[in-house]
Amino acid sequence: MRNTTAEWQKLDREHHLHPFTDPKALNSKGTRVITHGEGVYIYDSEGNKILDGMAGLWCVNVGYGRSELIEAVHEQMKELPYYNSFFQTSHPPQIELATLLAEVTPDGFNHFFFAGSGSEANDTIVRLARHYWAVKGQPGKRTFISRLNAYHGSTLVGTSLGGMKYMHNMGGEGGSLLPGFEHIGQPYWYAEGGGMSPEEFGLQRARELEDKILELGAENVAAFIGEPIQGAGGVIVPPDSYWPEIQRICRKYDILLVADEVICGFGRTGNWFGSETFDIKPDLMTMAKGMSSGYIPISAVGIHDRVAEVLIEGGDINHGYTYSGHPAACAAALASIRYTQEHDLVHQVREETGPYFQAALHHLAETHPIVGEARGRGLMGALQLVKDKESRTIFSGEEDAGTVCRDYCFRNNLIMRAVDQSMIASPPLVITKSEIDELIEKARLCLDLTAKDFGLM
Ligand code: PXG
Repeated sequence: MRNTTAEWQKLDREHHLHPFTDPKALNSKGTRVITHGEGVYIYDSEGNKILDGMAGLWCVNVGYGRSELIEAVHEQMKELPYYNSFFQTSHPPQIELATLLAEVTPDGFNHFFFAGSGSEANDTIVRLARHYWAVKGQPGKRTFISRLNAYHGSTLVGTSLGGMKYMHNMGGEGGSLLPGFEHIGQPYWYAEGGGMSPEEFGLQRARELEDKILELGAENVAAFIGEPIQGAGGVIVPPDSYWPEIQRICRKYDILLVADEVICGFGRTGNWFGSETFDIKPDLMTMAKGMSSGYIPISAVGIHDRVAEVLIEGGDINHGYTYSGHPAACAAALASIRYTQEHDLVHQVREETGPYFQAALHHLAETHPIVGEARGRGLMGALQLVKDKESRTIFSGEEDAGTVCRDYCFRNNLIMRAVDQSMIASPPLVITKSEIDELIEKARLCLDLTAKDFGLM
């Protein structure tokens, strides 16, 4: 028997603590209960059909209800629902998945370590990178440098790598920030670039890395980590000058370069990996989310040959998870990647739907009074909400046009996220042009309603 919405909400209130949520505020209004999904749409317990402009949480790349993934997981469950890879054993799905990842990742990535989430993968990267330097006789190289407003997960290491101050301060000032993690400014030109050109600003922010390395001493720095495009931070697309300069600095000071591809990976930016879109040559890559289209949790660390050679010669790797390379999760990832290949989704995003989506976002920026900028690549995009386009004046946190607009989207059966004063979209990679039209039409309506609330229309 299905519960009514009110019954679900009551049970949810009584027994479930939600991630990244103020429990009291949520309980006072009740949660929306999502019951099923098909293609790019999800449905709630009231029967509303909702366009999922966020692909779940940036992950349902192949869309909902794909029988190819469901069958693959079902078959694997019957065959072998679980086995570990700790004690000189392996199993076909994880061997096949590692082999397929070597095929779709950039040249030089031939080894993969499996974990259960993006956070776990980033914990793994910190441990492997420190081990790498210890094996090379430089155990002092332990510190990770990241960016403010980066997101790298929610474990203690993920939180510390990330640059979200409110996460660092959970449990009191700095209460969730581990030692050995440093942050530099982010390449968010629209909000922080002042009078500089985007290119000048990109170089300036990249050079903060050099300053930080010199301050800490290169002999103490293990790695720099960054998302090719910051996702949870607001789809921050760095100026073209940024990544080449970051890469030059990492090489100059012998610092590992880590690309967190949890959101950008598996086609989101129009290439298999965001690193390819920005011509970054990382030493390590974090992969999760779109890897299995979120059907079953799984993540991986991609290890470039130049790092793998050292790790393979370096003795015991004292690290791993019960669910590293879980067979059913590997089956979901294999099926998701094969679906992406067979339906040519990456090419479609690069050549067709991505440019179409970006053009529609830019048209909104040109024509809508409260959209100051559109940014993005492929099928990830953001609309910057502003009070005044001429002076690049963003709404204040108190005015919070982002939340106002997000709530209008919610009421109009469109899922878009508000990150501060930007509206974010990252739809499934299977979205069609007519579904993009629907997304944009709904977004425009919600922007109009928001603008009217602020007397700007
Ligand atoms: N790296 C990046 C770049 C991410 O976006 C993680 C690591 C952590 O992955 P797990 O699987 O441990 O969650 C992420 C996750 C948001 C939001 O509000 C984004 C994420 C997670 C939760 C919320 O946009 N990204």
